[in-house]
Amino acid sequence: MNEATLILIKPDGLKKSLTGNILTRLSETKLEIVAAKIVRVSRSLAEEHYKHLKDKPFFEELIKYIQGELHNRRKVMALIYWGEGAIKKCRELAGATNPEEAEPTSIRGAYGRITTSGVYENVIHVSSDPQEAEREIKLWFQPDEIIVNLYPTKEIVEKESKIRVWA
Ligand code: IDP
Ligand code: MG
Repeated sequence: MNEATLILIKPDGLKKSLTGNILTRLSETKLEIVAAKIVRVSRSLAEEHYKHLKDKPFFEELIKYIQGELHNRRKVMALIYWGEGAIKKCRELAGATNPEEAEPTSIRGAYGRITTSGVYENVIHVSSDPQEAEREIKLWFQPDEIIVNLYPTKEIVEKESKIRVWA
């Protein structure tokens, strides 16, 4: 069954110029990229994304990390990979959460590290299961930014909403 997963190349991945390497590794999965963009992560997006960890002692550092404050790179690359077994395939390539325990040949094993303040800097995020993938994809992307229909949508007319267009 086709499924979707959110992938984030985290600020350390961008700072270390790993985008190409990571995308090359992920292309081994033969999955399709159905959305991609660079995002400046707001505090509220970061907190919502990692809400399952909000009681952890490393939460505050984690929020700073994903917002790019630890790397002076205030952006992440967000992508959606889609296809058969997408989550399992991408999580296998990513490797374990703790980069010291990750397979040395996995993305996190090869490029991750643990900082002196204790955050696992593991260069990539992959959704953990289909429910999390749906929650995260809806958080990071609007329906029209994705080239396939992943989840049900509805049309609404927004009155008086201000949008920016090219001058
Ligand atoms: P995952 O990214 O492998 O799904 P989660 O448990 O969802 O792992 O944790 C989200 C992120 O929080 C991890 O990728 C890592 O950056 C950080 N993290 C998780 N557990 C720890 C920990 O025990 N110490 C430090 N950082 C952690
Ligand atoms: Mg997770």
